[in-house]
Amino acid sequence: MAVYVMSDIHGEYEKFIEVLEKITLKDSDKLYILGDTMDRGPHPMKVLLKMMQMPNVIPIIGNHEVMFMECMPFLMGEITKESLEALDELDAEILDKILTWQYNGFLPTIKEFRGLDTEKQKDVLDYVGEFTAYEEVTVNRVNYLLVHAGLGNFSPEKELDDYTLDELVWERADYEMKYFEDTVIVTGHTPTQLIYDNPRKGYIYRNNNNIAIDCGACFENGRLAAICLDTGEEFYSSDKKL
Ligand SMILES: [Mn+2]
Repeated sequence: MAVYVMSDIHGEYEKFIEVLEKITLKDSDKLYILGDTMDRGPHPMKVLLKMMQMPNVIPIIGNHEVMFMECMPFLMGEITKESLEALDELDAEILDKILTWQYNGFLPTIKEFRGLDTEKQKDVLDYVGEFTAYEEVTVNRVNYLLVHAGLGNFSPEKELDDYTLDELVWERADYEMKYFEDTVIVTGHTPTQLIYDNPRKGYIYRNNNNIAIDCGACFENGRLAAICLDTGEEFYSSDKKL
């Protein structure tokens, strides 16, 4: 049994298939996907529908899935008394959320979601609603924490369950920091192109018991990555061309 991890597919269905072909999952293998499956890239629903057919995929939630779950039921709803009340609230929190989601590339997700029949839409909402906040695995006696962004407002004494979802999916990991002596944290969310002292920008970055695996699949000259925790082997799609 081997354990693989991927993150930030961002609707890049073809890159996803390319990497899946490279890692050739066996039935006994596991593939953890650390969120941000959707938005920005062209085929978010194709990515999700493929994941839904793969029993060995274990999905973890990212900030884009959080935005999707907060906004989509509202956007697809009819105008009801309740939705009008939501719009009428003084702070109009739902509008802020929709604007934030728009700023973060929601259009391909909404377009493709709209093309699904009602039953598939419900299946997708149910599936994404079950993504976990984080996962812990031990491979070759090394402990790994798998989480989308990192541990915001970190404190060594803080229990993992005491982190808020925002702290896990939005706040960027500090790759200069060794969070734990005995646990390696695997994160997405921050493209490794943006890690200041990364000598291999756009490829998997390892430092201080951190592994950063978002290689910017939806950005020009970025790529989708996977890592095998058993061997440390890295797998990459072809580069993204705009
Ligand atoms: Mn993210």
